Amino acid sequence: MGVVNVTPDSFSDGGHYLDPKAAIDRAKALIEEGADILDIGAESSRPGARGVSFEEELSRLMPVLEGLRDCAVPISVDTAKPEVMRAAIAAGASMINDIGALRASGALETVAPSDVAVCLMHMQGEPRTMQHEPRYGEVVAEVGAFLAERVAAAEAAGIARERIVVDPGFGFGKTVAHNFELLRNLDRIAALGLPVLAGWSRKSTLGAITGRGADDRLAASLAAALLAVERGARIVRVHDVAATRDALQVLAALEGRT
Ligand code: HH2
Repeated sequence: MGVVNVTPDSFSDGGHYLDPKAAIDRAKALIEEGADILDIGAESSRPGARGVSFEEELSRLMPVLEGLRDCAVPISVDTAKPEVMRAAIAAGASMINDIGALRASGALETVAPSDVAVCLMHMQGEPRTMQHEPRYGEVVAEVGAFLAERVAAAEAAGIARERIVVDPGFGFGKTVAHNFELLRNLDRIAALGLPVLAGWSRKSTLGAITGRGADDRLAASLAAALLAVERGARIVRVHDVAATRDALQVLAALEGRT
């Protein structure tokens, strides 16, 4: 899954693709690099980010979705707002990727009658404050229980299991230790029986262990993507598609999947 952030303030590519043409060109370049899915986001969820109105989010997003209407891969839209979900689905999106796991009022009802896929992600708190002392008793069990509850809520609202992907939400209200505990035990999240999405690309946990800035975390991101797939992730959400594909091809060869 290749990431395009149509935002001024995303932590690693903020401001690069705010112009619709730049975002569309970036999306097409990621398809050329071999992305199987594109994830388009128009609101940053980096730690400390303040939310934007749905009108602002839509004004960034819609020209990009229009420009990608006939593109070769499914488009996921990264949003937590039902108004944005509704417009994205009408504009042909194939997936709603919600860091809020469809908890916003009206989100389940908005997505259920469509046939789009959904990614339900775990987050402790909200982006503005989530990195202020995140706490868990047992992080893997708590994240797993949360995701199981959200899957049940989605199914009860009429979203078939076949449409659902789960994500432990690396970096969303988690310390470095929490992120690695989750990665080490990703098989327990996969045991929910649904495809797991993992998003480690360029994240600050990788900066914490390598001492490198967001622009210089490619090697660490590739290692994390590989380790996540080895532990059961089916989708990796990345900014660097070509390099990630190469890394994953080595794993595929090792496992006899080429
Ligand atoms: N991470 C980010 C945003 N959306 N969605 C899922 N499902 N999983 C993730 O790990 C995830 C996500 C944060 O990364 P990015 O989009 O690059 O930054 P920003 O939120 O600053 O736009």
